[in-house]
Amino acid sequence: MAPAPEGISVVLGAQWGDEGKGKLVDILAAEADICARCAGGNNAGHTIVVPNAKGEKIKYAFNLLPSGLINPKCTAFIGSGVVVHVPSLFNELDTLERKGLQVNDRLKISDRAHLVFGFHQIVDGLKEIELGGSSIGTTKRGIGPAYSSKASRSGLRVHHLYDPSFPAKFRKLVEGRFKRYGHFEFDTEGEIEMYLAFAERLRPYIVDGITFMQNALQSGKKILVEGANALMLDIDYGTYPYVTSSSTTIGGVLTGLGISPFSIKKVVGVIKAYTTRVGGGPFPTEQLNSIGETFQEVGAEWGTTTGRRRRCGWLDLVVMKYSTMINGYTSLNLTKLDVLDGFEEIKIATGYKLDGKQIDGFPADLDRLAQVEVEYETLPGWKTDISGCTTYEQLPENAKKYIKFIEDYLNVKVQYVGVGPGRDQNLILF
Ligand code: 2SA
Ligand code: GDP
Ligand code: MG
Repeated sequence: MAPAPEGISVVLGAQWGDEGKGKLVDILAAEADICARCAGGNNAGHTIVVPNAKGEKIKYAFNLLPSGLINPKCTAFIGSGVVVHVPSLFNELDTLERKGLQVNDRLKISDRAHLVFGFHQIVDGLKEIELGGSSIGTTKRGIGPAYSSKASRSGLRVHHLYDPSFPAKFRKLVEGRFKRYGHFEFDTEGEIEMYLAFAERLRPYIVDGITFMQNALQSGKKILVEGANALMLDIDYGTYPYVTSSSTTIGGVLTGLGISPFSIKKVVGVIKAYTTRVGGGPFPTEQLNSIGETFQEVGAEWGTTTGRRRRCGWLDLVVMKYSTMINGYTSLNLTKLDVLDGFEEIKIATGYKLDGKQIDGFPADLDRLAQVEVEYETLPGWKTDISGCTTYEQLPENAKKYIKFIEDYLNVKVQYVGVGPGRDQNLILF
């Protein structure tokens, strides 16, 4: 088969999520025919700020739908690796349409995508209670339990909704959960009825995801993939077990969309100028002090989906090096650089020491990770408001030095710099 003429660009979260992937995806989607989600579900939260016809700033929050949808020529595709909670999908669609967005036939969903049900969400909460003090801090959207059903080969996929055996399979799945967690309140028959009613509304959107992507590639369509969550939340490479249950790396793009690795032309790693994390788990550069509070307040670090306060700390280049090794970024989007405007000095983590010795890579064992001594480099701040900068040249020298330090350490060029939440607050370096 001839190689794809346009190929695929991928946007991936390089840290613990909420780096600002949605904003970049929205910007790049202006040039894209298709914007695809490959993993995760409505645990993801992507906020986009776009001016309307009157120039007023309108905020959109995307959870399950790809953030490229604001661009009227872009078709959204929900790939096979995504887990879909159908009521939330339609709720999100209706909310967007109320804001004036016309989706119509610009949405396609793979028939292989797995379904998230109400009992998955209940079980998500029950598992968290069971874990007590070491709970993961999930979004309680049923993501882990839905991927568990998938991995244990009892999950139900989109195509199963049209299979006469759907009610029987569904009942069996619920029974299994009752056996494991005891009898919790759940209206099994009501949920079956609701899903069968939703099935009719869903039907026009469903496609064979592999043929859809292949046809798009062969006809030279520009495809943009929106990563959900981020590398450090990956089921294999994140800070396990404090992770989500999907493959959030470049590997998840291939399995989640059913595409050839050779169709990928560009992988942009989105990196926040500092670090945040929502939920439990280790975070070596976390600042439980006024520095962390400043990041939180100036950066408005609240969860897009759950409204939870995000934990904050300095930029960690050990994490970024690990992330770069796995995802192979061809360039970076450094976001929220404006949040550092007020700092006299800025610290960047450049190494970890264990028992006095510098270590390579990122520890797999969380007990070892908890013992690392973080080594920092201190750079001078710029004490200037950069939110109005429209070119790289306009940035203060110390901001340019901060960017250069990151590029030199990671040996990857920064292609985009975020200086505010707005679509226009994005510097393009090349
Ligand atoms: P889950 O619900 O099973 O995927 O949770 C497992 C871990 O993954 C984290 N996680 C996230 N981290 C950052 N942002 C996420 N999306 C929302 C946002 C989060 C929100 O954009 O702000 O609104 O709270 C996200 N989704 C999952 C989660 O915190 C657990 O650590
Ligand atoms: P995502 O999950 O990676 O898409 O990120 P979220 O949307 O959850 O969180 C990023 C937040 O930062 C959103 O509220 C964005 O509007 C905002 N944001 C994105 N880029 C910038 C930036 O460069 N500067 C500032 N100040 N805010 C930004
Ligand atoms: Mg987010």
